[in-house]
Parts: sequence; structure tokens; C-alpha cells
Amino acid sequence: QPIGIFDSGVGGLSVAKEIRHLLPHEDLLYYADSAYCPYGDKDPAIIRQREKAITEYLVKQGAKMIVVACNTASSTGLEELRSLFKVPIVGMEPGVKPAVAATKNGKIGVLATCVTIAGDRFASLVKRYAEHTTVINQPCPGLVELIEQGKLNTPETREVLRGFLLPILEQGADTVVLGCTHYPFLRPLIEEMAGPDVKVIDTGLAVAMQVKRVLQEHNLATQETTPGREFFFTSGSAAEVSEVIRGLWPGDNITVQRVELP
Ligand code: DGN
Repeated sequence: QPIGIFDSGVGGLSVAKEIRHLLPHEDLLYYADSAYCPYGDKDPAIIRQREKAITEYLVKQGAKMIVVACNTASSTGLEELRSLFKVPIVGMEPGVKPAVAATKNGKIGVLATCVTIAGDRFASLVKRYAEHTTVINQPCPGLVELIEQGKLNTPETREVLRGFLLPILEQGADTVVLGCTHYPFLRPLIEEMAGPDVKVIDTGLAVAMQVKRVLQEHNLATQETTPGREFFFTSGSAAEVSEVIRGLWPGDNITVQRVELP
């Protein structure tokens, strides 16, 4: 049985990559909700409705667990999904806790979507782990759209990114949290702009490790020893999405199927 993974678009592939490395024999179903991307500035009620429809689809396709590979969707709908579906569900949260552990000067910056930063989950995360840390929140409208177009290092992307990163750096943060699963694809650019003294934190690997633990706990890990396969689905244009995925996912055997969900 496969693991079902979804995101508003291709961002969750940064998490799927970590899962693939850690669990090479598992089959993965990946749903990119490209027709509804970005989630980051949508009404949370609409995001929750998309999450339910996608989870239902992935479960029908046989998914034994679900990974909500999107900080925005996790912050709006994780609890509801867990109450509606029996399969284990793992979600994302911005890496505030590891950032607080890593900062030397007590100042961290968080790059995320508007919805994530405005959400209650983020507020309680900061309250829980960062009471004695200065947290500079930086919503990044527009960044996801550029990544969705595969523009990982264009002059336009550099300029938009600089606009979000500079305020954080100018305020002296020595640690930057990538609080959206799209942003790890810009990690080389972010590290280049921030310089060697700034630590960049992304939670993809931690989430992949959590997925592994949950599979073991529920006795769901595959016994196969052959390489796992990936199946990609999107609500958007299969041709456009497969072109972007080919730029982000290793291997040339990528096919994307269009699946519209009401
Ligand atoms: N990749 C998503 C996240 O982690 O928040 C959000 C993308 C979006 O749709 N704005």
C-alpha cells in the first residue's frame, strides 16, 4: 500500500524527497492541487474543503497513511482531517523549535505564507517554544507562484526573495526557518543571500523521520525490497505540472495524471 502525500502544488515534493530517501521501498502517491494553488492567501474554509477531498481521493487509491506536505494546509485542517479519517495523518509545522535551539543571538526569522503566520497553530508554537526568542515573521506572498513556475533562480525570483529576506537579516536574525514546503527549493539562493553565518532550517527530514516512526508503530511499513514507485496527480494541467516536476524530482520516468476533485 502506498503513502499519500499532498500539497497545494509542487512544494510538498521537498518533503516527498526526504521520505523517498528514508523509505526507498515505499510507493508514494503525490497530489499537487495546482488548480487551487496558492493556498497561502485563501480562505481557510476553502483550504479545509480541498484537504478533505484530496485525502478522500488518496485513501480511495489505497493510501495507508497521509502526509500533509504543506504548512498552510496543516495549520488550517490537520485536526479536522484526523477526526474524519482512520489512517494516520502526519503534517508540517514551521521549525520554530529547532530554530530556537540553533540560534546563538536569540533572534530567528520565519518565512511562511500569510495563512500560516496568521494561524492559531503558529501562535501557539511561538508561545510554546520561543517565549524568550525574538521571532521575526515574514509572510512571502508571490514566492510560491514563482516556484510553481519552476523559476528557482531567475532575476525575478532573486528580487522577490531579497525583499523578504533582507528585513530579517537587517534585524540581525542568525537563524531562518523555511516555514513553507516550497521554500527548500530556494535553499541554495537563500543560503547565498544570507551568508555562511546564518543557519537555514527546514523540517522536511524531521517529518520524513516521523513518517517512518508512524509506519513502524502502526505496523504499516512495506515488506517489499524492490525500489518504491511514485505516482503523481494534479488538479491542474498535467502537461505543465509534469514539466515542473521533472525539474524538481530525480529520474526521467515521471508521468502526471490529471484528477479533478470537486
Ligand atoms: N507549500 C505550502 C506550505 O507549505 O505552506 C503552501 C503553498 C501555498 O499554496 N501558498
